[in-house]
Amino acid sequence: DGSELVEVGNYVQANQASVNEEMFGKYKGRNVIVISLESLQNFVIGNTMNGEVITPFLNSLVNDKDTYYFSDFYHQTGLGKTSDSEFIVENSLFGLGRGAVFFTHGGNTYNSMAEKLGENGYFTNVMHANNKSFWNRDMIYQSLNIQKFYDIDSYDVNEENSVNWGLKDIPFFEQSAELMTEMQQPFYSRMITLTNHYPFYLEEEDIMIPEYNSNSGTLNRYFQTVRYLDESIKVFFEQLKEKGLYDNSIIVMYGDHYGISENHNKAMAMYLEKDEITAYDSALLQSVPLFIHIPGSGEGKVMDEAAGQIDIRPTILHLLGIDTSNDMQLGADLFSKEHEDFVIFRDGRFVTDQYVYAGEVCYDRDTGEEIDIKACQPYIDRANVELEYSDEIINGDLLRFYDDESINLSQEQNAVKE
Ligand code: GP9
Ligand code: MN
Repeated sequence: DGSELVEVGNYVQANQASVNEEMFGKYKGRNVIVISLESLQNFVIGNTMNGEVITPFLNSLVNDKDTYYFSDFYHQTGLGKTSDSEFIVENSLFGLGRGAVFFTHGGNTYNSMAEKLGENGYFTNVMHANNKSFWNRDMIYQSLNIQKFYDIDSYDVNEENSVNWGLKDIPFFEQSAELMTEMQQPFYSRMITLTNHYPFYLEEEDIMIPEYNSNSGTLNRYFQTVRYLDESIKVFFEQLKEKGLYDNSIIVMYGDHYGISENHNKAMAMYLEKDEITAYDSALLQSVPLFIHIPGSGEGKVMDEAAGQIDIRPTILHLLGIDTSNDMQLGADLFSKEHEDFVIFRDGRFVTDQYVYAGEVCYDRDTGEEIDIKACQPYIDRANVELEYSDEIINGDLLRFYDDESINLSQEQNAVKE
């Protein structure tokens, strides 16, 4: 009957971060382009590999006056990998602890970012040159109210412009920019890149830096495909400018999940010049980059709050002046002064500005020393509550009982209960 929704709704209301009045609605009406950067971890940003710069274009954005770069941002995905990150971004809820929510709950009712933007006059779409049914996307995109899926059939894909998983990122962005010129504006396009995907293969002609020299071929090649991904973003920005789409857009880019698993810890330790990769290190290595690029903003800066993918939905909607105060979301606006430095991972680990909790150990974030679990306990409890509420919403398909007045409704129900 949706009574669980009341409890979750009360929690969401009580923990809501206020909006930043200066930012709310500041970029109303702009196109929104959200780019999923395949397997891109934060440790490569601003870094070199054997003297080679790995992400020259993204590095140039870090200190760009039109870019907010989040340096302590984390993926929150589970087994659903890319699809989990999509789910989190659209719904500001977690994926599931088991399996991929895209498969298991593709037919649920949701209140996605796409749906909100559609209601606000946006043409909403996803661009990804893979078969439409991969990760059950064709099904769940209907539940997410995404109006159009530019899947493999919308792209010219052939032997020459493909590698590894499919269409290379540079032609993907070139063709996507062309498709954008035909879109009704304002549009919301979520773009999913692919070339920087395990096992990280490139063709000779696309290799821009040498391999690394560890015992892991995976890590060795990773730097090269990351370099290629970086180049593809540069090309896309140029295309947007050429096509006159740049100035009136907001471009949000985030790493979808890790690329280098713990199977490559030895090679990672060598690269990071550490004796070993501990549970503490592994948690911090789940950091992925987030860039919010707003042409003409002039106020960009490096933002160091601990934050996660779950925060993207409210942040974007608020920049566009779209209210989310009645929404069943677990993230918070990154520009809110009340945004808390607390990122929960799907497996219960978490990072705050003071602590890292991993392997059931509480670490002092600054020193990496093990400390009394008591320091972490309040966060452990809250992490459990939030993950559980998210699971309840999904497993109970609770957003069926939600409509735009749902919080009012739930408050009434609550009043009756009291
Ligand atoms: C497939 C692509 C990769 O379409 O999104 O998915 P992943 O394996 O990274 O979850
Ligand atoms: Mn992925």
